[in-house]
Amino acid sequence: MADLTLKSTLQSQSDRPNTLTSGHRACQGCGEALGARCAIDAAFRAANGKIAVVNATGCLEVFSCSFPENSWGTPWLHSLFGNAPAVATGVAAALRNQNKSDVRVIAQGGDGSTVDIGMGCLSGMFDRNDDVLYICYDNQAYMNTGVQRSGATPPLTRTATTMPVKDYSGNDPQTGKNVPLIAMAHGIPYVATASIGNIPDLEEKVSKAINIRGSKYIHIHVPCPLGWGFPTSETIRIAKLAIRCGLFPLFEAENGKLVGSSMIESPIPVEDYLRVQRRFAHLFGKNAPPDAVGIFQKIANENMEKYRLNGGISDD
Ligand SMILES: Cc1ncc(C[n+]2csc(CCOP(=O)(O)OP(=O)(O)O)c2C)c(N)n1
Ligand code: SF4
Ligand SMILES: [Mg+2]
Repeated sequence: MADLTLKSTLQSQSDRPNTLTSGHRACQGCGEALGARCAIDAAFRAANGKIAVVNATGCLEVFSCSFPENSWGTPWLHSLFGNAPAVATGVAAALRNQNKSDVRVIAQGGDGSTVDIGMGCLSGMFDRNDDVLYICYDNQAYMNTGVQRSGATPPLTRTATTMPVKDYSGNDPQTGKNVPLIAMAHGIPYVATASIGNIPDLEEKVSKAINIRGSKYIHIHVPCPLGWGFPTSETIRIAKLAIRCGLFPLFEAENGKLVGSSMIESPIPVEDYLRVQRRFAHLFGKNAPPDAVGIFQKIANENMEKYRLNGGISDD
């Protein structure tokens, strides 16, 4: 696995294809824009420029496209909110019929479209092992429509639909879904998690996945300054904190089995990650729920164990 340092700025790399180019309308500091740009650039390079992208409705689609123009340097289709995997399956089938399977197909969407409304289509795509790489950009809520809770929203988080009031402390613990594990349960050839806190690792995983035949799934952690409540200059630092405290484990799985994970050399307490975001501010106020931080620390500790983040496991 690649290390955590970002060796040069994205703009300074002369070989960067810039698949998501200037002129889009993402917020300043948008983690999703950065994640998508890096992921699709990596896929473009690894497939020698032969890719087609299907995009579910959400921030990424809205900020990158205002008809009849868009910011993409690749063939790009907007599907509905919930059917990107099915549309991508159709694109891959059409290409196969024309003997053009060298054109690699990507479907992408936010956590709302992936974890919630598109889940049935995604599971069907995995079940048939369709030749598509699905990328989820996880900002842990429905950002495009005003920060509503999704099945990927963490426990006790404040969103527009989980506002802490009286005895209610934000999103209920013990709810939500872990889609990387659900993808692994389908036994598809490749599943990985990635983060804009480790861009070399993200690009390595996308480059690997794009040329594997069959279904692939990559779940990318993309902090959102607007929805999470932090300064726009802090996006990458927040993503790194999530990795370092164990709340967002980086791993790879093949055919349903864990095959690699990124070791955390000196884990930090989850509090270092939580305190710097306004969506968690109520967990530190005078009406804070008992042991809120402990709930997150338990998840991080379990991740350390489950994904072997202490010892890591080899990539070979
Ligand atoms: C069937 C349907 N329901 C609701 C919507 C409204 N809608 C558009 S984008 C969106 C939220 C997208 O959230 P997510 O997938 O997490 O992407 P993000 O904007 O957070 O990147 C919603 C609810 C829609 N377009 N179609
Ligand atoms: S709301 Fe969040 S995800 Fe959407 S464009 Fe702004 S920063 Fe990006
Ligand atoms: Mg989202």
